[in-house]
Amino acid sequence: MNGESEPKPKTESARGNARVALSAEVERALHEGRAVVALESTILCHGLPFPANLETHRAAEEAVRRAGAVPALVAVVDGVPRAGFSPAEVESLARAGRSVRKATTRDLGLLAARRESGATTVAATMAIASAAGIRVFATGGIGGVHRGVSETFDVSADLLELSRTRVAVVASGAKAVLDLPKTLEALETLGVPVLGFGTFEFPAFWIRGSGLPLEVCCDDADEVARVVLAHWSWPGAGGVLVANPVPSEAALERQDVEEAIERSLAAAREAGIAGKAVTPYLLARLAEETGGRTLAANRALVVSNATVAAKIAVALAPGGARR
Ligand code: PSU
Ligand code: MN
Repeated sequence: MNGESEPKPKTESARGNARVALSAEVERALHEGRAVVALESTILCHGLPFPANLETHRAAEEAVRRAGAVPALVAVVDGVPRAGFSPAEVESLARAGRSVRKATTRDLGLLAARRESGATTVAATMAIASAAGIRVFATGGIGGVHRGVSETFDVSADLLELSRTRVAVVASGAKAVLDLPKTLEALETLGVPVLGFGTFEFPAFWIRGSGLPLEVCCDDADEVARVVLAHWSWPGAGGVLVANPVPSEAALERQDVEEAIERSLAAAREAGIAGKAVTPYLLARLAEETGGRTLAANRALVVSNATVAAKIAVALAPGGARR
């Protein structure tokens, strides 16, 4: 023994000792305590068709940079969980689309053991971001409690992950195809604070408001950062959901989509679509049903969420904005 002990595995943020491979830029930003924003890959590979997925992702990365943070796309490649991809790698993931399997938290070990690739959902992205020391994550909408849950038992693992993993997730609420009242109830049960970003109403993804009230409205990123830090001062506290409505210019009205949603849900049932295939199926079907208007709204809200997330990341970062 020379008195020097083995470096301890990082267990503060990681529940285990899984390692996340970081791009040089993300690694440097984290090392210097600068703002980093995680972005998920399920929306890239399953949520939007090519090339709208690639364009939307590029716009989100740009928005993150403009607001002073470093974007870190999260995905699993050949079994390795990674944060931060080159533009060429992003493009090849976007082109690969659905051939990359959709991966949630429970799949991470499996992918590693089998050296397979996965497009990470909100849940899996949170787990990887947290293990890497990334505290803020921007997405479109979280998964939640599905309509018809009493028959299907379909509740997204995103909710469970939000309950236990310390990442602030900026999203435009949850997709309107879900049962939003039950999703909000579940978030309360799971101890997840839901902070309206400039709103007292839970957003419904492509629609600005769901009609469901929120108790908390934060007016700016600094206020969100203060609440998030105070929440994390409690042992056992997990994630925080920051609910940012779709920008008005791109928003759809409830009556524009509700019928299309009902038709899509019926089509999914008839086609026997179940489990993890449900969300991608509904998103694709709705894009068709609305003549692409859901796609335009989806793009606008992802970019807006990226901007808000970057501002929160800057407010939380001890080293401030990116250089
Ligand atoms: N929001 C989008 N597009 C998406 C999703 C959310 O705008 O593709 C994805 C997210 O990755 C989310 C997942 O975690 O859908 C939820 O899937 P499920 O309902 O199977 O848990
Ligand atoms: Mn599900």
